[in-house]
Amino acid sequence: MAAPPSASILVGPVPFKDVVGDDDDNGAAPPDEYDDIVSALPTSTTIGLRHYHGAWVSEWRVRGVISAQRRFVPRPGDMLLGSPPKCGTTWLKALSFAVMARDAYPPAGAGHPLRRLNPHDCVPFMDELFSAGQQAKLDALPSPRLMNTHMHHSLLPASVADNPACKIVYVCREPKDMVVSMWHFLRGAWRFTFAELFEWACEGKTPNGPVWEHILGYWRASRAAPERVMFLRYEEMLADPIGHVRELARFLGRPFSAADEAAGLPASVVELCSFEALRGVSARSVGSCSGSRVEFSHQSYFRKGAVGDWTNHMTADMARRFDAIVEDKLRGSGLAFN
Ligand code: PAP
Repeated sequence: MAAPPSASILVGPVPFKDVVGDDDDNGAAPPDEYDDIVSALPTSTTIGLRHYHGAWVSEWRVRGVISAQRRFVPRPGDMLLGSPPKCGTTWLKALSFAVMARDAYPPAGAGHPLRRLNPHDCVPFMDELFSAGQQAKLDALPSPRLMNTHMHHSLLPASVADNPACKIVYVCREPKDMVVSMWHFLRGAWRFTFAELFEWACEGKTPNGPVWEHILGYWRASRAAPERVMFLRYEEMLADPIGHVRELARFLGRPFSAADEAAGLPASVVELCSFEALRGVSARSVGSCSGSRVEFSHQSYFRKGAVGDWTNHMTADMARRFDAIVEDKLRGSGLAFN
């Protein structure tokens, strides 16, 4: 591993893993000063979720949420990518990184970091780093920093949520497809049936659930301040990836110029970040350098990348029941999935 570049001379974002290296912990320890708070929270499901201020968060991550709320130090220009788990995070990380870093790393270039690294190794996961006590790794990144979170909007550090100098791009997905994607991802590490996960989902008890509360939080924030919070939907991105990359670039403050358009840059970004291209990268498993206690294979982040896979897992009754719950929760918000 090359020596970490000096943050003072670099312009961000740069690949997170190139800055922090393979070192898993740098001697940092998970924060234990919140153990009393965490152990007093209601718990549920075999995947160890705790109910924290209206959100179901894994016990490990609750520590990170509290720690981030108390310790996150924002910088002007910070960009935060928000999402519920399994709703397009990996793709959004890749697209945002490719757009923001395109001067240093031309998207069509053979040496682009996304041709050798998983997007999670390019863009750090803020919640995980704080959970592991490794938030100092964020300080090593040059500005502007690009980071992601699965936190509910209501749980974000006030230094982010109320900070006009920090923008948020949010992506969500049709919730039935999220449940299916989650099932395939988590069953590699935990033992439970799809029927069990479905019941938990109906009660809102999935990681960072209830998913409808997650979505509503960012939806409302985006409606209140669209110049600060961009709200994206996975299905719409799949239907028009180039159009969305143009919008994303504008929002991130890096609009494509006429010359960029003439050079086909938006299409190059989409191609670089396509499901097939990212899946084909022979990257290592993801987990250690982002502080995660569970390692997931590179391939596990790229399963199908399609809309409507719920039809292969849910009966019509299950779908009707879940749709009715989501519809009820979103009623009056101006947002709908069906
Ligand atoms: P995470 O929360 O673990 O980071 P996340 O990336 O949000 O997961 O979601 C994974 C889903 O995005 C997977 O969906 P599936 O299980 O229904 O297949 C994954 O296949 C999909 N995905 C990953 N990369 C891309 C991409 N480049 N284009 C489209 N979909 C993608």
